This record gives sequence, structure tokens and C-alpha cells, in this order.
Amino acid sequence: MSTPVHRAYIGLGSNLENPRNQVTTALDELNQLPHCRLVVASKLYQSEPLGPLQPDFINAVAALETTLSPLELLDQLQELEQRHQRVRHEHWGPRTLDLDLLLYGDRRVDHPRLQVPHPELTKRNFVLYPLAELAPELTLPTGIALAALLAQVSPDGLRPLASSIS
Ligand code: A4P
Ligand code: MG
Repeated sequence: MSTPVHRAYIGLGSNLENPRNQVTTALDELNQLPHCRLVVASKLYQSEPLGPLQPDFINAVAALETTLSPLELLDQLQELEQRHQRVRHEHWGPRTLDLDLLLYGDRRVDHPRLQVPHPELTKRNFVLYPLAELAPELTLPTGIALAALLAQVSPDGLRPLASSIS
């Protein structure tokens, strides 16, 4: 029997050390993770920082196909963050690369290391708008349509840049 393939959505964010380069490189690297394939990525967006005063972020969302389990995928994402020499200073503070597992098929995960859907997903314009580029018809595992969330969250402070993959 073949291993099931799951569709996962990853949120990428960076606001240190050439953020555009951090994010475009990370998209390539996501495609090279074991048992993962990058299906499509959103445009890059410049976004005003949420949290403490810090530089603007570059954000994007990527769709992956993977046969990894949610925790195996989290391990891979954290290793990739480490390779970008991310230093964790303060909660919601600046970082060279942040990778969030936003969605994993229709699954809900509630584990000490991993919550899926990502708990902040529904509130963040820099996640919802790029996600809507990739999957406008998406309904979250909670039953809420992405379109309904977009109607509640303003795109203020979010600016699309050129296409992330040439
Ligand atoms: N974790 C639990 N669930 C998940 C998940 N679905 N995906 C755990 C990824 N990780 C998940 O994360 C802390 C722990 O969350 C991990 O060890 C993992 O086991 P972290 O990245 O190490 O720590 P953090 O910085 O304290 O918090 P967090 O939650 O990553 O921050 P966020 O929510 O990612 O926010 N403003 C703009 N405009 N754009 C941004 O991208 N990002 C942040 C960081 C703040 N402000 C921003 C942006
Ligand atoms: Mg994170």
C-alpha cells in the first residue's frame, strides 16, 4: 500500500538579514526537504510587524505535498530554521526565518510541540491573504471558510511584492 500524501500549508516570515533572500531561499529548501514537494508559493508580501517594535517582515505561504507526519514535518521545519541561524530572543520578536505549519490537510493537532491549525492563523492578514492566493475556496478544519475570515481581517499594512518564484 502506498503512503498517503498530505497537503500542508507553511507560513514563512523573516525580518532580519536580507528577508527577501531568506524567504526565497527557504522556498527552494522546502522543496528539497525529504518526502516533501513544493506545489506552489504565494507572492512575497511586506508586512508591518505584529508584536514589539522591529523591522517590517517579508511573508509568504507555501503549499507542500508530503508523506511526513505533522510532527516529522515540524522537525524538518525547525531544522531548516536552524540552518538559517535563527536566534530566538524574544517572543514575537525579530527573526531571520520563521516557519509555521499552518494547516495539514483537514487534521487538527493538539500536542505540546504542535498546534494545527496554527492558533494565530485566523487573525493575521500576512497569513490569510497569501493563503487565499493559493486556496481561495479553502475551509478550515474548524468549518470556517477562509473567505469569511478575509472579510473580518483588514489587509492594512500588507503590501504584495513581485512573484516569489521566477
Ligand atoms: N508550535 C506549536 N504549533 C506550531 C505550528 N503550527 N507551527 C511550537 C510551528 N511551530 C509550532 O515557536 C514556538 C514553538 O511553537 C515551537 O517550538 C513549536 O514547537 P517559535 O517560532 O520558536 O517561537 P516564538 O517566536 O516565541 O513564537 P511563534 O509562535 O513562532 O511566533 P509567531 O506566531 O510565528 O510570530 N509580524 C509580521 N508582520 N509577520 C510575521 O511573520 N511573526 C511573528 C512571530 C511576530 N510578528 C510578525 C510575524
Ligand atoms: Mg513560529
